Amino acid sequence: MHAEQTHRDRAFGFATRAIHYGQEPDATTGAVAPILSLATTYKQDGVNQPRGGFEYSRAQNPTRAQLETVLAGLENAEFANAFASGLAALAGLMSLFAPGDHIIAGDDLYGGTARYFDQVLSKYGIEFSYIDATNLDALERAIAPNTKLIYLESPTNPMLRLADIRAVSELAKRRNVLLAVDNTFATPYLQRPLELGADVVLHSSTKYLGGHSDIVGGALMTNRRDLYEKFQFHQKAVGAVPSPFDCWLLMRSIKTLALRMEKHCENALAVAQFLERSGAAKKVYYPGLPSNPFHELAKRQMPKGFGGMVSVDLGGRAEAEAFIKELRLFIFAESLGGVESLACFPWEMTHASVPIERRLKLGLTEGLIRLSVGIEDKEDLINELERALSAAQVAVAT
Ligand code: P1T
Repeated sequence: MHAEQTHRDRAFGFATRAIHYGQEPDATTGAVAPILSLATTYKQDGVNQPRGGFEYSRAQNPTRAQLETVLAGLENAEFANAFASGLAALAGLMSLFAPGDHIIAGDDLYGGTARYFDQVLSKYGIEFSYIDATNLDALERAIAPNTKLIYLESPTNPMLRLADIRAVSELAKRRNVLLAVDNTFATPYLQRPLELGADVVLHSSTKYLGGHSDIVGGALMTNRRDLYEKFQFHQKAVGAVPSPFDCWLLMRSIKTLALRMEKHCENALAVAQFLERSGAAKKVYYPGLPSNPFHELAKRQMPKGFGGMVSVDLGGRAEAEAFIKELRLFIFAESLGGVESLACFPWEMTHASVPIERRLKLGLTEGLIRLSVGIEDKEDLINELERALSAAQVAVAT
């Protein structure tokens, strides 16, 4: 319902959409903040006469409908569906497919996504091929008669590789395959895959959209009504929907997304430049560095900034562990995209379930640390990283 109204105000800029879409002052009270609608069920005026389309909160909820309007607005999409987590959104997307279908997945994905594909969906007869999504020829070669979807992240988690979304979408259209892009790392502030030809965008709103490490959520956005209706059916039939309070909190967070992303990008660039300059890291992965192989594509595809994630290979596990021990401001934890900086050790944490050969092929080693650079004062972050790098060097020298 509300999500369908979004196209009417396309003239507004991103920050305006993030603050106003779906959030007109309440019709009866004038309340400026959205009303938190906790009711699980709604009085119907007669048989087949629900008011405003609301029957039961798993299927539709007014606060969730408001959130879905703003979520659609962020990606300039016609439709959005909110879910209880990023993986629940992925399950909604995967509900489109049946046994015997083949899916091409990028070879560098959040470990939980790969785990869902390998350990859950494979049991139901859906086949997966993991292909380097930065290589168009390899993608095309992997398309089989039963291929239904190309699924990729850009930038990827954790190697921060970029696929050329427009080129992949042209390939997908030519070969009659859907393209879905997990846009969690970039956020719609920096990159809007639907505008580049993707059919569906997925978000873990647990990350930058939530922005404060206090909401688990997910979303699917699309311009295709047929897909939206299937996702809506999945919300109702399977039920992995967010609570009204989580929807409310997420709307509140999204209002500052543009501001936060500016600062995440500024700080991450400074951190990446510092790490590279220090000469103490074996490798620094950040698409904003001119030395990065995806830098030219990043400038085109993410013109407003290169995101808040930086990965760094310190050479080995001993260095990584010594580095982690020295961290205070960078909290050693999974997840990303919050205002506070986090450091993660993908080998043992987010990507432990990915087969070792697949990890090593990507450069996902035991020396790799993934930094989610927050919005603190960048000098403090860099001072801390300088200390941690020295500790890493001492660890291997002794
Ligand atoms: O955690 P959840 O909200 O279910 O979202 C899953 C997910 C999907 N896509 C990407 C790119 C992700 O990074 C994630 C979750 N990632 C982490 C928890 C992490 O630390 O990488």
